[in-house]
Amino acid sequence: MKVVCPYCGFGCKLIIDPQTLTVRPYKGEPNKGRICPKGLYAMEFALSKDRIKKPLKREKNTLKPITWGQAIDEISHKLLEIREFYGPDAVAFIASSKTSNEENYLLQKIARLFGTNNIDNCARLCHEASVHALKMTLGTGAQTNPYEDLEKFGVIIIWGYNPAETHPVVVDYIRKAKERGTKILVIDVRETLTMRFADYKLIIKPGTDVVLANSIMHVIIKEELYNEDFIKKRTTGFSEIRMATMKYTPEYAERVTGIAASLIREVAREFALAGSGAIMWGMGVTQHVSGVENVLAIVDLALLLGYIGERGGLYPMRGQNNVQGAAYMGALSEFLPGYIPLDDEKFRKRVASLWGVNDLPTERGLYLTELWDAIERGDLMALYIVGENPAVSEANFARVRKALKKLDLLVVQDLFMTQTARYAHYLLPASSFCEKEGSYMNSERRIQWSEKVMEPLGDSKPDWEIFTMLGKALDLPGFNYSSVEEITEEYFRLFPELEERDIKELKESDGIFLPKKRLHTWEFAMPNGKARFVAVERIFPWENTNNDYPFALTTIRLINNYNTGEMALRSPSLVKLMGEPKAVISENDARRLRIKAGDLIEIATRRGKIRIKAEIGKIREGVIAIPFHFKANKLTNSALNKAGTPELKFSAARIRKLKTERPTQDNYP
Ligand SMILES: Nc1nc2c(c(=O)[nH]1)N[C@H]1C(S)=C(S)[C@@H](COP(=O)(O)OP(=O)(O)OC[C@H]3O[C@@H](n4cnc5c(=O)[nH]c(N)nc54)[C@H](O)[C@@H]3O)O[C@H]1N2
Ligand SMILES: Nc1nc2c(c(=O)[nH]1)N[C@H]1C(S)=C(S)[C@@H](COP(=O)(O)OP(=O)(O)OC[C@H]3O[C@@H](n4cnc5c(=O)[nH]c(N)nc54)[C@H](O)[C@@H]3O)O[C@H]1N2
Ligand code: SF4
Ligand SMILES: [Mo]
Repeated sequence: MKVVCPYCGFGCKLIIDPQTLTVRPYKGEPNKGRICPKGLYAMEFALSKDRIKKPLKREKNTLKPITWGQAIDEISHKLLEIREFYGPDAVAFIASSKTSNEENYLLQKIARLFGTNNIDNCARLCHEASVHALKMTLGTGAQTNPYEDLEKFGVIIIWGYNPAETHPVVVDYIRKAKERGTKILVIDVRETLTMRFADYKLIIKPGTDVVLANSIMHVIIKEELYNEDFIKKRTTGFSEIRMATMKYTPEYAERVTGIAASLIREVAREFALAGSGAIMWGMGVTQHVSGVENVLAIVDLALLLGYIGERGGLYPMRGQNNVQGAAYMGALSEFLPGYIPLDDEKFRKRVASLWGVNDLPTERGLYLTELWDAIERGDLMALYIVGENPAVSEANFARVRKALKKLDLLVVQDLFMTQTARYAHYLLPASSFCEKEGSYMNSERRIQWSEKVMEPLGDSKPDWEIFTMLGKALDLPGFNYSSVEEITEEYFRLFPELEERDIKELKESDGIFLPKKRLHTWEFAMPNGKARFVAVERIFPWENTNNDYPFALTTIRLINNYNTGEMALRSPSLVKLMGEPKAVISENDARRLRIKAGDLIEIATRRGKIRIKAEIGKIREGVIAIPFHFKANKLTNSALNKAGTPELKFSAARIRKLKTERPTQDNYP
């Protein structure tokens, strides 16, 4: 059976044998016979003995099994009661970017028909800054080119992104490009695995990326290396960029970023003279209070050289296996399906009429990251969480856990008793990726069909079936689906590019690109068809380092672990490969604080502290990097950028060596 990998947004297809349940990689697009350990061992978490197999209800302090009928009945009653008393906006839904397009489509449909735009997904913690910046400049919010294009560009910049650990299969495309002569330039706060094949390694001070980007543009403009023809014909706002970057000399940038002025000049020339180039970026760029500005600067740099369409591509590499699909299906509180703004009356009314109502709510809903304060204020009484673990994944999670306790109704729909599920009034057992079928969209916007390998475990049900029951119980129009295909057909009707296509094609091919394979080749999706430069200035991290908290703490990912660990830690083969979590500090800092590799240290921020072993590595002095998969968010800062993403990559911290040899299981969820 052909199944979409349940882990990362690269979107490998796995071939799973229904008899032996063993996994091998698919030979066609996009993984071409390649796979990483997470995909290879994906069946292990699906078959874990920890799977929840019956709906559970909290009574006093224990969870008791109940029937599906009772669960849906009680949950829908409570939701309707809360709506009656406090209005629809007292309820919020968190969609799961682990679930299919059909499932995301249904949940946002439920939320909007219920009367609220309080529907969001983990894109908020991830690439939402990229969506906002790309919308402002190019008019679309997603990766512009397919992976295959990476092999043909002169330079690839990899910015705040570590694909060697986070998207191991895309690295093969980058490696192939390098073999053909592409220059690889990596910008990070530490020496990453990805830097092993870099021609240029730029180790930057955390949170100073705008200054570096502006300075590269400064050099390109000063030396007249920009693409005048492209700028004239296809963009507006160039004069703003010229003005704004004037003061960002390489010498100034060296003082701020720590990267030598001569190196900045060299890479600016290399990038500009290559004639074509891609920029790939990740969480080192977006998870800052300057996240939107960081991405704007990256887009400006590409526009300056006309690196778009055939001559370049912008690659905000998406995180979860279906985060791109969740966004396209409208599981975002500020957009309808297709990233269409809520105030686009024509489209909104068209969706409403397709759903059998006159209109839909127009006011922006709460961001995922705004829910916790809303609960504290008493504005939000009920929360329905699908496949998301905010008690671990949100910044400064103590405040999230406090808020979860305050809710009148918390429903969690997941495979496992997660840290978040511990607070639930109702826990609904979802079936895993291989127990259902449906479509998923990867980072390059390729929609792929995923086949069913086995029957749902226990009494678990596919998410779409649970939503169908819920929609019906809430008395919403049209919730009579008896197969996934009916939902696929419904969402196909929302997109002009899909209206003429059919599901058969989707099932039998290597996927369908939405809206098309390569964006902006001739025209940008802006009202005048032109891209818009948006000049940006430096924005400082929210927290200052000072004598009490002299370090900049960042949080990173490891190849054999995954997000909050709920899936990967239930895969014995991955656990064997994982090793103990460690904090990376620089040699100079270690010497000064008399810390040796393997010593137990305490890391403290203004929000809390954790114990972890130290590792001495190649990282900027004054910076500590810890894996986010464990208790990192006890420490992190919840200050938000303009797209609602917290500054997960910068918290002021201090460290001290601990004398004790106490074990560090404190680091596990
Ligand atoms: N193995 C594995 N793969 C995954 C995941 C996983 O948990 N494990 N998660 C998936 C998800 S949801 C996502 S979003 C992607 C994320 O994929 P990535 O974006 O690659 O993930 P991170 O390791 O969080 O961050 C990338 C890099 O940013 C650097 N960085 C930190 N601060 C700064 C800064 O100020 N400037 C710059 N230039 N760099 C900085 C870090 O050192 C790190 O190397 O991975 C996906 N794939
Ligand atoms: N400090 C720090 N914090 C971060 C980050 C960081 O870099 N640093 N990164 C942020 C980013 S980019 C992200 S994306 C978030 C990720 O944060 P989360 O999305 O909260 O993390 P996951 O561990 O991926 O949780 C996915 C959940 O979905 C469940 N699940 C899997 N398949 C299904 C299914 O088919 N149906 C249902 N109903 N459930 C399913 C899993 O059991 C798991 O509980 O974390 C964010 N938090
Ligand atoms: S690279 Fe991503 S999609 Fe491919 S097997 Fe690994 S986790 Fe799955
Ligand atoms: Mo993510």
